[in-house]
Amino acid sequence: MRGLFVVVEGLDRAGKSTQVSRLASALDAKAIKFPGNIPREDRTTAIGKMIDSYLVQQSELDDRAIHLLFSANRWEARQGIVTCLESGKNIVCDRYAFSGIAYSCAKGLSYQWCKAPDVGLPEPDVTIFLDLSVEEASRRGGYGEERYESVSMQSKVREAFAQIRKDMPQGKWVVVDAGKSVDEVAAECESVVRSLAKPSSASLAPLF
Ligand code: T5A
Ligand code: NA
Repeated sequence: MRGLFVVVEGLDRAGKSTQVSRLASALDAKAIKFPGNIPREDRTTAIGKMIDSYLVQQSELDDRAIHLLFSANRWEARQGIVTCLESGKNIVCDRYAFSGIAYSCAKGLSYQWCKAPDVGLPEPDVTIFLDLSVEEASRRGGYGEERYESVSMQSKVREAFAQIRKDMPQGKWVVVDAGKSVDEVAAECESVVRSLAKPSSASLAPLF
């Protein structure tokens, strides 16, 4: 039987990294993140370097070009994800295609255009959306120098995530209140995953 593929999404500072690490321990899962393979991690790819440089505002890119790089960063990880899941190992993933869509839509690109490059990636068994108000998120640890870390941008991102939620099949998108304590949120995330049916087939469904 293949492993479970669980994605954790949310605004900047919603607590994704904290919860991915907790959930990965609880499920004996491999923790991964997007954007991945960036210079701050042990393995670096050319695409990861370009994304990092853009996020820390050392380079400028056309909105569509950076959108496609984020997607390409997922495609370059696809085989690794599939191999891991097919070996029976669970994966908990910090951000995925939904962040790609939400952040680019928030900049004004069309929903359909933003969705297209990620069509066909492995579909998560469930996406847990850590829901936190923009105001609460901005109080956590303080926004730094990274692109997108502003209240006006995060408000648009939150609206875009709400649109994605409406577009998701029943049961594939679960909203968890991220304003509670770390332990409470962790317990709720774990219960979401424990209540999932075991994956019925070895093959993964394509996203969208
Ligand atoms: N992006 C990403 C795109 O535009 N397109 C894409 O396709 C993708 C994949 C990088 C940026 O890239 C964009 C989105 C992002 O702007 P990132 O590297 O994941 O994304 O960076 P962030 O989301 O900014 O990661 P953060 O580390 O800021 O947020 P997390 O992971 O949500 O939050 P976390 O766990 O680090 O916690 C933040 C702070 O809150 C505290 C923590 O201790 C920490 O200080 N905290 C809590 N405090 C109170 N109660 C709780 N329950 C708490 N949980 C955590
Ligand atoms: Na994070």
